[in-house]
Amino acid sequence: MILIKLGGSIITNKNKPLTPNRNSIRKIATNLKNVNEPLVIIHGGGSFGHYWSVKYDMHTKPQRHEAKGVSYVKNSMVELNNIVLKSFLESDLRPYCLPPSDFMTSDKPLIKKVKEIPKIAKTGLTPISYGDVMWFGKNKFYILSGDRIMGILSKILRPRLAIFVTNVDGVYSDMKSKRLLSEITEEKPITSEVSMDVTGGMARKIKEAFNISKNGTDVFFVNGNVPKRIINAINDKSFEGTVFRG
Ligand code: IP8
Repeated sequence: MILIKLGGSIITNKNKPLTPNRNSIRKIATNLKNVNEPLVIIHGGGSFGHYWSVKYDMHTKPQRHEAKGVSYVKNSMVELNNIVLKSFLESDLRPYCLPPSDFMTSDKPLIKKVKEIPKIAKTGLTPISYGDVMWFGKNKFYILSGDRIMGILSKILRPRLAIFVTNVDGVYSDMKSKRLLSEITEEKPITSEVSMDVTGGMARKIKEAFNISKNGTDVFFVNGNVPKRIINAINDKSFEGTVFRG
């Protein structure tokens, strides 16, 4: 089974509130059609979920929040998820909507439910989950990042591969020289550059990627503007991007 995170940077236009990047979604979906292995997809919030989370000051820490803010974030993610689902269906895939509340309670995974996900994927359906605003309990809500979902699912399911798709080529040594790191073997602090991202942008992804690779799964960072690179990563062919070896 392969776990793929479609970052908000590739499926939406992060500079324009509530704007999907339909072309990218479609191109990625068409390419994924050629994969003959069960896939589980997670997508991020981009200019949908993050736009409202910033507006209503909502973060990954569980807190009491204005009900209106919770509604706006939640609705925007359902809307974005629907755009992704439709695009996958139109690309002749069999998407299966999987809100994170289906396999998480508060901030903990429901192990039994998580273990059913690959079984769904093996029927030919493609489960699609997403970062979301979650009920924590005690009148509190929190933002669950799609990157965190990647970490949670990987730990329980041990996929063959975990792939993070963004709109850049991989992990850069620094934002100035933009030298691409083809392989990362040790954890180092990365300063995040994205201001509108309430879940921590690239730094959060790298942290999750490390933890996933420590459990034995190879983790790839690839540019979704060239969807062939996702397929090459899956088929172990001339890979372009950054790898964290498991
Ligand atoms: O973009 C966050 O998911 P991410 C989702 O994967 C929301 O961090 C609701 C902001």
